[in-house]
Amino acid sequence: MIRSALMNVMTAAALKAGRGLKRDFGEVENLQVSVKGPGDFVSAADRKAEKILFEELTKARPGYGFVLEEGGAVEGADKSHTWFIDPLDGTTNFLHGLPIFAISIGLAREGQIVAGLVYNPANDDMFIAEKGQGAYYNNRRLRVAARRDMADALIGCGIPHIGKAKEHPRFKAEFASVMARAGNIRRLGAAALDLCFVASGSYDGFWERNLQAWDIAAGIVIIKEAGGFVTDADGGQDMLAKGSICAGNDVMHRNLLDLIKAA
Ligand code: 2AM
Ligand code: CA
Repeated sequence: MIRSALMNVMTAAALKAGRGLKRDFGEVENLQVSVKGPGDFVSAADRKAEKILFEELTKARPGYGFVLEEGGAVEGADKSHTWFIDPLDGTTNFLHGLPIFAISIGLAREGQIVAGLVYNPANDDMFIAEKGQGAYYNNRRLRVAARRDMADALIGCGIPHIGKAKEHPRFKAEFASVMARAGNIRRLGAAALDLCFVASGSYDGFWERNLQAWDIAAGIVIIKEAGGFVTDADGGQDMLAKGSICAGNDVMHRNLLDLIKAA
């Protein structure tokens, strides 16, 4: 387990924001039957969680900058540290009452991600990592899966939603390419958690495009600290700027990258 002061700050903030999200998730179920649906309620839950994270992290580490899903970029006096925060990753799941969502907190120092936390308050799943100190799921050390044969692999992906229709042709081509070789494919709808499932060895690989820095910052360091390989979907290191990602162990990562390229 990582017992650094930094990780204490991150977990305390996530647990506090998570309590609110969990309560609100319980309410969402009741709202499904209303014609309007739970949309506005979920937006409010999202903003509430972000406010708690912002306040708690600012209190503990004054001056650090932020890149927030809802609030955008907030510059701090300390130019070398930036938090990348998604208060509710997997919003669609949350909205539909599926307990697959998470708070994601990544910390960059001089542009390099040095700590990450992904927390699903629905089932208390907590994934953390700090550069050089390993990745953990609750109290267990994480390690990526060792499978080397794509035909045995479980590969995760993300599907562009209806608002991203112009991305559909490329996704269909990539999906077809991976489907032809991989054992099977999953799509859970919460990129921050998906990356943790690569770190934990549940997924052998994962790829997705059209993401944002706050979706993936935490997951990147968690995968790396679990011994995994992670790049953008074109094989470079521009994950945060491009918002695309491809991950796995050394072999799976390379093979998955090749399949995406061949699409
Ligand atoms: P969100 O729930 O925080 O929006 C699902 O494929 C992943 O894509 C989720 O992590 C989801 O994060 C993210 N996502 C959903 N809609 C998105 C959008 N319009 N732009 C970028 N990422 C999005
Ligand atoms: Ca997100």
